Amino acid sequence: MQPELFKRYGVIEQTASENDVEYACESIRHLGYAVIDGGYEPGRLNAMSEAFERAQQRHTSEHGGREALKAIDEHNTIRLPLVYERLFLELAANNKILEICRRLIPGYVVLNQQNGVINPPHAERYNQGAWHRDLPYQHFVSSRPLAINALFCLDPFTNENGATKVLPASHRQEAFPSDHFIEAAATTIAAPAGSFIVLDCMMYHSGGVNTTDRPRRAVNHVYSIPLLRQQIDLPSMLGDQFVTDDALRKLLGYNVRTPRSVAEYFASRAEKS
Ligand SMILES: O=C(O)CCC(=O)C(=O)O
Repeated sequence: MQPELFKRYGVIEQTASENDVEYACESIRHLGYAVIDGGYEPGRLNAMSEAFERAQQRHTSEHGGREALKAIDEHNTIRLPLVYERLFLELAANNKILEICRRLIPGYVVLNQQNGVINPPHAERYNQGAWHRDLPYQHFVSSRPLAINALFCLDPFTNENGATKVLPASHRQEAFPSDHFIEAAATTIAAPAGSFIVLDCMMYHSGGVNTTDRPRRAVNHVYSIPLLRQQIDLPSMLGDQFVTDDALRKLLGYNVRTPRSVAEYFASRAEKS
């Protein structure tokens, strides 16, 4: 029984929320978003910050250089930083985030995507600075989340450096809200470095405008039900030897690959029985 902090009448049931994970789940169910501390020490955050820079350099040089990426509007994104730096694999497996996913998507979740996100300085336009759902082009709502986003703040998110904006509860409505609603309801999420901004993936959100002199860096994750196609086929890209740990293999989608033939399908049935 919770102590009665707030007066009420006619209430015979109340949701129990007793720790940060439960509170985040409650907030995501109602409002579509929550902020939770990732549990990292300053030393770990510095290591991630350095790893982000190394990952960006390797990603840029492996994919034709900055101008080639700019031509396809990919110069402010690092696709799959976990390929370059093991720390980002650990980040994708953050215990609190996986616990939130387990509670909101019982049964099975797969990492659908991981992207380093750079909100560039001097108010420059970037690909995430427009309202969107992380399952874009979808105009339906579901009774339970299909996917959860966890945007890790590598830098503090502030009004000045373009913190993420959300439209609260927009994961519950099919259509994109009116301009009037956006003006009235858009909420900027300021959050310290080391936090995750966690969203129902159908919640409309947008990066803000970064008016400072420094990039504002983040790492976005989408965790989904296994029926949804990964943004990039992780098991194919990473190869079979990338991880041996069963839980990580499950998270990365090794156990839900689409059979390429009837023979492969039957082999997968035989493995299950
Ligand atoms: O950069 C941001 O604040 C938002 C990032 C985002 O919308 C995304 O990665 O889907």
